[in-house]
Amino acid sequence: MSAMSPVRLQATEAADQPTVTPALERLYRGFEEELLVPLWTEIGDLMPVNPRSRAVPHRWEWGSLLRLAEQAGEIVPVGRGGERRAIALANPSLGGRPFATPTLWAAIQYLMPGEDAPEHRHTQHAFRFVVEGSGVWTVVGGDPVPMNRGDFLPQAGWNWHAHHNATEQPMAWIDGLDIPLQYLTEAQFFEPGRDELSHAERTTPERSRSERLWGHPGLRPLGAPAPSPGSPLLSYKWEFTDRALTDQLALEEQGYGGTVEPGHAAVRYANPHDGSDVLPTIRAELHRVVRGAETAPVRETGSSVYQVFDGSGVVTVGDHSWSVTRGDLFVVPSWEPLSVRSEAGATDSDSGALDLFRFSDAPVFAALHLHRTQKDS
Ligand code: GTQ
Ligand code: FE2
Repeated sequence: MSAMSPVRLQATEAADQPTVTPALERLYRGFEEELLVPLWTEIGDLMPVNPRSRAVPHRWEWGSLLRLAEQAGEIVPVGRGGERRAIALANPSLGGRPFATPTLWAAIQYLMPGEDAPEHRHTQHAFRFVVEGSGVWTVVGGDPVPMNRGDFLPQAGWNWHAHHNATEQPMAWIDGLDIPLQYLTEAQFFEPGRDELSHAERTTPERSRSERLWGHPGLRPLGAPAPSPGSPLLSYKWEFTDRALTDQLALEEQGYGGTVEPGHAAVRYANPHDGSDVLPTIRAELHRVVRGAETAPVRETGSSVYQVFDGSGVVTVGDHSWSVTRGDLFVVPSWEPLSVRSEAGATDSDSGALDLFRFSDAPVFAALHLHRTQKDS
């Protein structure tokens, strides 16, 4: 019975559609009854000439996120079941789902003084990035890893992890995961861990075991076991990222090149074992645009989420444009052109550059041979 069929076919008068006749209407009712859909009514949507994202460009202001996270800290306990006090960015055109883009989850997570987020593991690949504050140790596979401003902490799927605020201050940070992508795969697993961490796991070392083993530039430890999927280095400290960008810009200044474009330095967080992306499904980068510089518009397949780490400026994504400052987050949907201009904000007094943390789903697109970039200038 066609009245019960979820298939709905509308005969339309259009140059590329068959002439609407009673015979065509009967054919379409026949398709509906048999749950059939012809290509000719769908091709523009299914096989577009250029990528078209369901997501839209959007910006979230850090001040608003932080204020709400602080309120959640006062009234929402953290523990088993909910597992994390994490509040996700919901792209306005993705149906109210907690998806920043069709593939990426981005959330602010908040831990009160002395609180523990319980141990668990899941197939989703994850990372933390710290835009301000300190005091939380994330314990990955029994290794307590400190989290400080500017640190990037990847954590590949199926590793046990818990978070522990060892200080008297609350702390906020951002999480990025491939939750929307894995939702589509229907291949996720999740397992709760122990209710309490051991005494050794509640210590607060300055450097994790993973950093001591893997955190030396260009030096691979010979005795270390083959790393799990994703990077064996559990923290990329700001000190090294900052120095890499500073050196890159100084080399450019001296005429040696090395930057992406004039006034725009960038680095990718890489697996120290083989130079690949830090996570199977997520790429992460830090971009520095010097005061007064503007980047050329670039389109890229796949989607990205950015967080302003430092400085201020104006970001243009397709036909959206926003002023941004420290902590603000914005999304760049697939194939939308992005350009950024670094300029002093009203509240900035420093003469620094605009530093942008970026994460994307690029490794997935690269693996599928779908990764393309295009300069629009
Ligand atoms: O910290 O383990 O934002 O499992 C979402 C899912 C954070 C986490 C999130 C998670 C976590
Ligand atoms: Fe988790």
